[in-house]
This record gives sequence, structure tokens and C-alpha cells, in this order.
Amino acid sequence: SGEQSVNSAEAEEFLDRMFAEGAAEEGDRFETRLAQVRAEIAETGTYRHTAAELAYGARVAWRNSARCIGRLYWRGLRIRDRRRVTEPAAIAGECVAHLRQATRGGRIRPTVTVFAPGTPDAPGPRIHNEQLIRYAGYRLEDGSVLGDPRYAEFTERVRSLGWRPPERRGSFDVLPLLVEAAAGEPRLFTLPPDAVLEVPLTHPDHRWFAGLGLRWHAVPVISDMPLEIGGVTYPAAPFNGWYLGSEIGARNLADEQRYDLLPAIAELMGLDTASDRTLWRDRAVVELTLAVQHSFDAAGVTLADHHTESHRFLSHVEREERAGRRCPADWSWIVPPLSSGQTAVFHRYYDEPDPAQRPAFLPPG
Ligand code: HEM
Ligand code: NRG
Repeated sequence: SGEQSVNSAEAEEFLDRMFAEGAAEEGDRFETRLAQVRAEIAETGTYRHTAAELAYGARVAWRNSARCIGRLYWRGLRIRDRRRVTEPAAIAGECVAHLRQATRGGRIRPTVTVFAPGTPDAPGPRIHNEQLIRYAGYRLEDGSVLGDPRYAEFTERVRSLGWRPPERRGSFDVLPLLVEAAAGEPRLFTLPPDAVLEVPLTHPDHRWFAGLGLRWHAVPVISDMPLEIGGVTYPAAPFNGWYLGSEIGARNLADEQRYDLLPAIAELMGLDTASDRTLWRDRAVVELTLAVQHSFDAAGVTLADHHTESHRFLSHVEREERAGRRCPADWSWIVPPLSSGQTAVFHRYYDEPDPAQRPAFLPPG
């Protein structure tokens, strides 16, 4: 279970880094704050971060995310401090507010909402969804899946808990939130449709593309990675940036285990799909990713492309080095899944990620 006592060495290391980086507030003294935190831990088994500590900790957790190509903007992360919110319905309501404030009609803002931490008395709340917005996957009698196969199991789970799919099931049905608070049963909450911005996909040159009826949600909000800062774990801390077009066009809609759309698109492009050597997959994945980019642009929704974001990432690495820090990165996650060799991030290696580095967004438990 998630009840948690804090090890004061971890608190000390965090405060030490924060003061060393000049991120503490004017006039605050390291020794004073450390003595306070130690006393609080001795008395209660844990301590409360100040607003400045929470903000710095969350931003550095992003900065430390070795798999993330979008880290140039780590200082700009908006923090929604909701540590007092512990009830499932209130948590779901704050997730909806997060979606609205982060989406802003398409002018996406990197944002994290931090809910209650685990304490010696009680585990913090948890959001069981991998992201706030995900599409259902329905297993059909013939063994195929309608929707996103990646969420077939989660879809069955929420159905067994009472979720009713729409009357006419489709490929892009938004799943409900599944929220669990200290010692309670997980509860289901439907997202209001007006909090979920989606983009219908069209292609700049191919009129037939719109007929496929494809769409994707505007904002990726990862909701199952605990945030750990200075020995304190926040099990529910959903965060978002914006999408890289290739995440949608070259993975979610393209992978054989996901929407597997390349054969249909290649056929419509008139390509010969009988042989791998015609490179029909390669030609189709570019057009699909181009359609994603074109559609987000047309809808006024922030979306990066893999070339631009690669250059930004290398600027980030350079900036970190100038600040005297290493910038660990996981090559296999940083390098985009299409035209890899044409992106700037492909042509070098990076400092090895350290799984013990903190603050961090941790793998889902
Ligand atoms: C992973 C891009 C913002 C934390 C990734 C990935 C991409 C990406 C492409 C790899 C995903 C995959 O291959 O499935 C971006 C872009 C952002 C952004 C373009 C725009 C601002 C953020 C923010 C945070 C963050 C705001 C946290 C505050 C992470 C983490 C991962 C990740 C923890 C690894 C996820 C995992 O292990 O599954 N990001 N990101 N990113 N990003 Fe970012
Ligand atoms: N590939 C996943 C999202 C992973 C994180 N990507 C971001 N994160 N862009 C998908 O849904 O396709 N972010 O915080 O912006």
C-alpha cells in the first residue's frame, strides 16, 4: 500500500539542490528550512513542501525525464497545487479543470496538477487511467478490436465496474476516469465532452483522407506516473505538454498493435502493398503524419514536428551543459519513430539515464 514515511536524507538532498541552484525564495536560509523539515519529519513522519518547493520539484522532475524530447521548456511548467484535494469526485473535477486550463481552445500550456501525497496515515489518491483522455478498445467476436487495442483490457475493467459504452460504439469513444482514494473502492467519472478537445483528421492533398473518419485528442495528459520530490511521493500528479505529430501519426494510428491504418491508407494512395520492397509503409506513414500536422494546424491546436523538436532538444542539452548539469537521455525514446536519421537527435549519444535520480516522474506502480 502507499502509506509513506519520509527519509530525511532525501529531503535534505532535495533542499540542498534547490538552494544550490538558486531556486529558493529571497531571504530563505538553507539551514533554517532544513531544521524545520527535520523537526516536522521527526514529529509526523513526513513534511509539507512549500509552494516554491513543489513548483521547483515538479519542474526538475520534468527536466530529469530522460525519455522526453520536449524538455527545453521545463522552467515554464504551470503548477496546479491541489494537495488538499483527496475525494474521488473532487479529483475528477480537478482533472476536468486541468484539461480546460491546459487545452485553452488549442493554445496548449504544459501543466501539472498535484494531488495529495502519501503520508504515514494514508496513501495518496490514484488515477488508474494511463492518460486522462484515452479511447476505448472493444474486443469483437471475431477476435479483432474496435477502437484502440491498447486499452482493450482497461475498457473491460471499467465495463465490469459499470461503465456503459455509447449506444453506437465507435473507434474513438473517450473512456471514463477511474479514481481511487485512500482505502476506498475505485470510482468512475465520465469526462464532459466540452473538456475534451479533438481534431478531425484531413490531408492537405488527398480528399479521400477525411472519409476515413479519423480523429485524435488534442492533449496528452499522463496520469499514472507518481511524482517523487525530496522523499515525498505524489501518486496522482497528471501532467501534459503538447503532442509531437509522430506520436499520433507514426505510432498510435500506425502501429500494428494500435489502429494499424497503414495498409488502408496505402491502398487508397494506390500503392502496391503486396511487397515490402515498394516501401508502401514508409510512404503511407509520412502522409498520415502530415495529415495529423495539417489538421492540428488547421484547428489551431499546438503540435510539434519531429525536426523542430529535435533541434530544440539539442539546444536544451547545450543549455544544461552550460549550467553545469548533465542531461541524461534515453536514445531509443528521444529519437523519433520516422525518418530518424533525418533528425538532429539521431547522430549522437547522450548521458546514461540514472533511475535513482530525483525529483522524478516514476514508472506506474
Ligand atoms: C515522454 C514530448 C512535455 C514528461 C515524451 C515523449 C515525447 C515527449 C515525444 C516520448 C513518448 C513516447 O514515445 O510514447 C513532449 C513534448 C512536450 C512534452 C513535445 C511539450 C511541451 C512534457 C511535460 C512533462 C513531460 C510537461 C512533465 C511535466 C515526460 C515523461 C515522459 C515523456 C515523464 C516519459 C513517459 C513514459 O515513460 O511513458 N515526451 N513532452 N513531458 N515526457 Fe514529454
Ligand atoms: N506517446 C503518448 C504520449 C506520451 C507523452 N508525450 C507527450 N507528453 N507529448 C501518446 O499519447 O501518443 N507530454 O507531456 O506532452
